[in-house]
Amino acid sequence: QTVDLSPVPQSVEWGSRAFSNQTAFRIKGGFNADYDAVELLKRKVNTKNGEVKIIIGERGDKSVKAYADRIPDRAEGYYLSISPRQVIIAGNDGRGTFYGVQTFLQILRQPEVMSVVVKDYPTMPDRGIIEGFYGNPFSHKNRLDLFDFMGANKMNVFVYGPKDDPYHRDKWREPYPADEAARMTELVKAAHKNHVQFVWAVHPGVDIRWNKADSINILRKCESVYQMGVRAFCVFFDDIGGEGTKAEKQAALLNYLNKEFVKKHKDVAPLMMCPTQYNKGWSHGSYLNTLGTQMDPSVRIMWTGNTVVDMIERNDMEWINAQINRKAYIWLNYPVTDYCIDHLLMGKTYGNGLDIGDMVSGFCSNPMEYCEASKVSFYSIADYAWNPVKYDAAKSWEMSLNYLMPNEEEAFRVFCENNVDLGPTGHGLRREGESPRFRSALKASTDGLGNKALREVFNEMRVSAEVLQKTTDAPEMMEEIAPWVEAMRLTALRGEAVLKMDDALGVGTPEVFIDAYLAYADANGKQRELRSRDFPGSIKVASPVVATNYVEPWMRTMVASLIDQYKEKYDYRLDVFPKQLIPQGKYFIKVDGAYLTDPDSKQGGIAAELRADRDTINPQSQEWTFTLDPNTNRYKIVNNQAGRYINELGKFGTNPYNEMWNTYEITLQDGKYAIRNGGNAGNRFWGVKDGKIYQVSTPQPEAGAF
Ligand code: LTM
Repeated sequence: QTVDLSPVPQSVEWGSRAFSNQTAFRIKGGFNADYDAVELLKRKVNTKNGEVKIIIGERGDKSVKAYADRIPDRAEGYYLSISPRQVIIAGNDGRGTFYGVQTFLQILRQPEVMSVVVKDYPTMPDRGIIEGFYGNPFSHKNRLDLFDFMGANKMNVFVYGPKDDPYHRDKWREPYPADEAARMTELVKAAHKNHVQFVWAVHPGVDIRWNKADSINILRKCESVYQMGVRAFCVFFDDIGGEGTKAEKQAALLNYLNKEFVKKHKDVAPLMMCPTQYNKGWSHGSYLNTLGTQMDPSVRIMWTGNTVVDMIERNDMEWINAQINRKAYIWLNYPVTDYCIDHLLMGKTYGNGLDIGDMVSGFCSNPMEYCEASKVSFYSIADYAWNPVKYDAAKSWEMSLNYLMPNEEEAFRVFCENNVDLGPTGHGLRREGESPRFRSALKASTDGLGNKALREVFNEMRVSAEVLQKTTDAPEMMEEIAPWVEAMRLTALRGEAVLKMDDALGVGTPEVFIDAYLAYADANGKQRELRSRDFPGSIKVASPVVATNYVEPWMRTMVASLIDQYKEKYDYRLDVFPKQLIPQGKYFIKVDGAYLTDPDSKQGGIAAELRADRDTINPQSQEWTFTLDPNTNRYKIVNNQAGRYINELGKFGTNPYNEMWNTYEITLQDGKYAIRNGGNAGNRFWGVKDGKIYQVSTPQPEAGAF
């Protein structure tokens, strides 16, 4: 079978069947060809005395001399030919040969291998990943796996600049401790084995002093990292203020490093730098121009676009390239989520110009701190940067799903479809296309076709989540996305419950409605408790959300409207909720004095705590009895001191105990019941919102009512 290759090659011509993928090969030219390419080949295919010859080598090697005119004369280019008797892998350079092997391996994934001629080379010279976000840096294992992924997808640069590595930023003057240096050395080797240039970045701008001592400090630090095998360096000046932001000083430092470090070593790549004004929205005065004119032309300047988080288009490139007298090196702030940490960005990677290939010196993606989950985007960015003209965002996204979760592709697709948009943020980026199945089902429902399609959508979401929760496919990915998968399951449960509430209003009983509402409230409560893993670094907490663009707003509006309809229809109450929370019995109420106001309803009261025993610190706490009336399933709350009824919880409508002088909200907080005093005599109404009971009408809360 022919194969959809990724990145899409510049030219592919398929022929008829060549051989089966179980064929054994023998290698010719292996001694001179790129070492890593040959090693990869030997690791992945049977090369012991097979009948099909693999001729491998680079331009200039004897083995591929006869094919020299077929090799694209482009950096990292290769010629690959598969025919029944032989395979030719001829690189324009070592990396080209390595990429030729990678393409061959992709083709070998099909049982029947077709004859083919591929002539290929990248459009963008640097294509890769910049670990430049705030939050948990990638783990060592993440990075090792990532380099294999990058090699397989023809990405050639990894910029190491995690904001939460102290030796990159806060302690930039200090050398790495020995154990970290050993890990770094291992990383660099793994990167280079995959033809990935490992660029180490230093972030000195927060406290740099523009003097000889700090120039030497940077040089020494680079020198120590050079000893770990690093051969490419970058200096970040992003997200700083004060002294460090001066363009002429930054340019002078880069020139100094260029002269005293890069030029002296001979084997170090041209420097890179991230400016302080790294996007058009923040640029003013002569800053960029100063960098462009005063900094050595070999230094590559990073750029995030028109704003911090932006997709890049041709006229954006025209503008910035003219400012800096060179081709900007794109730092794409996608799929990074350090500024919208509750979201995962698993949707299509679209919006970058397909016509900017010749205008950039590099294109790197700044990811989420979830390395495996970020591979949905990495896969497409690799494809895009290799051959932007042929890039098809939808197709590339589809292929990434199969690549990353081959055994549970459909469940993973449902998951990714519901984790697309990031909601409103200060940076303004939005992503289209979230929850497509929900949207068409909703349309069917509003077109009068009932809730069947919506029910199917929520069922599919729930089943997909459960499938992913059980799968053994991609365990590292699953570990990262698990809280979001659970959020999707709970969202689906809520959706199913909302549809049941809707049905119950039509043909059901109040009890069916209340049961459905309780199921909704239960899932809602659990969802609100969800947290991602702990963050030791600058970002502390993530509360996973999914499907926020269409499903969530629909759900909220539906629940509010259904409760209103319910009240109207039955003049009844939604009061089974306390039954779930509070076992009947005697309680003491301790007032802790904190005054609370619900931000939505603007209602407030005194925070209080229900206790099973009298509070010795606050002996005034009063004893109350909660009694469940078995006939009505409703609570009576009696203040034993005052000796009279206080209220029934959850009442919608006229309270039978009209002499009540207070109303209360009871919620579960940190494992304790909290009771909030609505505090105004004569209030008799309760409402339920987001799983909490609120009084519906209280003009002014009254402090200190206990
Ligand atoms: O974008 C740049 C150049 N710097 C920082 C990044 O470290 C951060 O990850 C992104 C997204 O929040 N924004 C920045 O300003």
